[in-house]
Amino acid sequence: MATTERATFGGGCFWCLEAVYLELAGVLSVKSGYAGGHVANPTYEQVCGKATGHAEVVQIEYDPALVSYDDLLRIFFTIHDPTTADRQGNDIGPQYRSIIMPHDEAQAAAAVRVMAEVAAAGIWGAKLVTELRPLDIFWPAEAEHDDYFNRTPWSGYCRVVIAPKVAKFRKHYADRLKRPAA
Ligand code: MHO
Repeated sequence: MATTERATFGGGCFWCLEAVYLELAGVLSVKSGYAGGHVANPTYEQVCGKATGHAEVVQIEYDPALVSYDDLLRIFFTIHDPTTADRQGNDIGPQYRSIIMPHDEAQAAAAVRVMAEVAAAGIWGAKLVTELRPLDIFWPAEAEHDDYFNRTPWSGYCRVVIAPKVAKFRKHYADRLKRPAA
């Protein structure tokens, strides 16, 4: 039986991260959800209300033989802006904060290492504000958020916000896609 692992990240609206990681070879599933808050079983509406403390996150199930946790992190730092506190573009609020939620010590150490690598490369030209905090409870989001980009590619948010992130990912990681880029 194949051994899979999980990674949990928040980098703004979870629809964006889901859309990107679903295309990455080695990823078995991506589930949007909420973590890092203090209310049990939060709803999307509650989290949007900004009072539950949760971040919108994705939980990625991956095969470590095909993609490393370090690479998941490098992709994370390519597709969201880790320098804007509680904000990702026009999405503003604590639920949109940049956050890495390690599942164990090895992931925590990798997060420190890759953050240092990204900071040293000066990719974003400003200080990284990404929060590093052990995963507490992952609350899966409502099913209506599943596969959002692929189901509603024509919506304004998908075309304006998500599509450019997916395009950037495909360009930088063309050799890592489940299907080779056309
Ligand atoms: N501002 C966007 C964010 C969606 S995301 C799942 C919207 O309300 O459609 O938070």
